[in-house]
Amino acid sequence: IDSDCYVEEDVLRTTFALSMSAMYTAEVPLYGDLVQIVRNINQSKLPSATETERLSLERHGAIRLGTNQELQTVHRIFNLVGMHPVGYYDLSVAGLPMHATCFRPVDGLSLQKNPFRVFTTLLRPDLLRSDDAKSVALSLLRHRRIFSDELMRLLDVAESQGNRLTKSQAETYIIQVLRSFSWHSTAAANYEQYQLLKSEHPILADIACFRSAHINHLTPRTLDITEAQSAMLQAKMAVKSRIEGPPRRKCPILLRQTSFLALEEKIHFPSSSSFYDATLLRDPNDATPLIEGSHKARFGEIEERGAAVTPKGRQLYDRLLELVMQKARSSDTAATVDPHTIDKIMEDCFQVYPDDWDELRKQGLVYYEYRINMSQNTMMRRNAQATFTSNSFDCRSTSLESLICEGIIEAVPITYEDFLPFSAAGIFQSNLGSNKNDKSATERNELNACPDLEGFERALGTQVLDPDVLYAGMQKRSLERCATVLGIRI
Ligand code: OOG
Ligand code: NI
Repeated sequence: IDSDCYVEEDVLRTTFALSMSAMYTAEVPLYGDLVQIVRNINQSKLPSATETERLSLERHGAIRLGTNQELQTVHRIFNLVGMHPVGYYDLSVAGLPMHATCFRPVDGLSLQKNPFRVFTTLLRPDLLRSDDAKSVALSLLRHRRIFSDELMRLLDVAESQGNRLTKSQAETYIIQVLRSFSWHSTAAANYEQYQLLKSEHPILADIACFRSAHINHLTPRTLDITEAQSAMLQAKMAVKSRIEGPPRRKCPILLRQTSFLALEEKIHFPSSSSFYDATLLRDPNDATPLIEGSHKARFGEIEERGAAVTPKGRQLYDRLLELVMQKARSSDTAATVDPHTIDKIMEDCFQVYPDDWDELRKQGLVYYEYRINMSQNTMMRRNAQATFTSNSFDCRSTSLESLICEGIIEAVPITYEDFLPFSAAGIFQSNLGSNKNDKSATERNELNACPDLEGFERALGTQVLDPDVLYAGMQKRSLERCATVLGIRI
C-alpha cells in the first residue's frame, strides 16, 4: 500500500472529534445550542478568525467503563488518534466507586492542532457495598460487547501497519468507534437489575446497564465562563448551581467548569422474565412487552481553561480548597451550604493566591513557554549575548528574568490540558439524578477514600503519563530553543 494514503494521526483525531460532536448534537440537541452560545461569546472575545476557528474545535468528552478489557481496548482506540493516558484521578474522595485517566495528545504541536481529550473512568468493584449489586453488575459487564468485530479487526490491522490506517480503513474505523460511544435507548439490563444497581449507586446503573459506553457529555471551551453561564440561564437551561474550580481571576489558572443538568431520558427495559442470550440481545421469540422507564446520564458542560500550575502552585490551590471546604462545613447552615456562600468563601480564601503573571512566574507557581520576542531586532539580541557572556550569573533565574525584563524573551503561560478531581466530582454529583439540588461533593463522601493508582495501571496494562513531567518538559524545551537562538546558556 502506498504510504501516502495513510491518514495522519492529527487529522484522524480531528475527524474523530468532529464526528463525535456531530453524533452528540444529533443525540442531544441542547448540546448544539450550548456550542452555539460558546461560539458567539468566543467570537466576541477573539480578534483573529484563525484563533476562533482553532478554539471552536476544542472539546473534551467523557465515558465510563466497566472492565479492564474495555479500558485496554479504549486505550488502543485512542492511541490511533494520538490520545494517550495522562494522569490519575481518584474519585473515591467524592464518594464515587471509580477512578480515571484522561486520554489526550501530549506534544505541543498536536495539542495546538486539536487538543481533544476524553475523561475516561473505570468502575472499582472493590468499592461496591452490596454483594448482590456487585455480582449482577459484573455479570452484565462480562456479557456485553461494546466493540464490534469490525472495530477489533481494524485495530489489529492498524497496529500491524505501524499504528496507522489508510483513508478507507479510517472511514470505517471512525464509524465503528462512534458506535461504541453512541446512545442506546433500550437497556441491556432488565428493570429489576437496573433498580438494584441504581440503589447501590446511580453511577453503577449507568456503567453496567447498557450496551455501549455512551458518551455522557462533550465540553466546548469558552473564553468567558461567567458570561457563557448567564447566556445558558437566559436560554432557560437548567444550569448547575455553581462554577467548579478556582474563583474568577485576572490570571486564570487550571480550569473552571459548569454544566446544564443531565436530562431525564426515556429507556425501554426488558422485563425480568425475558430470556437473554450471551450477547444480551433480546430473544426474537420473546413476546413480553418492554417496560418503560427513564435514565439520567447525559448533560452539557462548558469550561474555561487557564494556566497549568507547577506542583508548588497545585499545593497552594489544594490547600486553599481544603480551607474553603473546612469553612463551608463549619458555617452554621452546614447541611445545605448555599452556592453563593461557597463562592464568597472561595473568593476570600483565594485572595492569597498571586494574581499577576510576573509574580506567578517569579514564585514558580505556573508553567511557562519561553519565546524569543520577534519584535526585537538582532541588535538587541547581540547586546544580550554580550551581556550574558561578559557577566557571570550565578543564578539561572536572574538571567532569564533579565532577558524577560529587557523584552528579549517573552513568557507565555502554558494552558492546563488536564482535569481537577473535585471539579469532576462536582460535575458527576450534579448529574447523578438521585439528588435534585446539587450539593457539594464533600457532603456525600461516604466511601472509604483510597486511591489505587497501581490497580488502575494494572487494568490499563501500562503506566499513565505524569502531567507534570509533560508540562515541565514543554517549559524546558522552550528555554533550550531560546538559548540556542540567542547563542547563550540559560
Ligand atoms: C466525568 C466527569 C468529569 C470533567 O470535566 O471534570 C469530567 C463523568 O461524568 O463521567 O468530565
Ligand atoms: Ni467534563
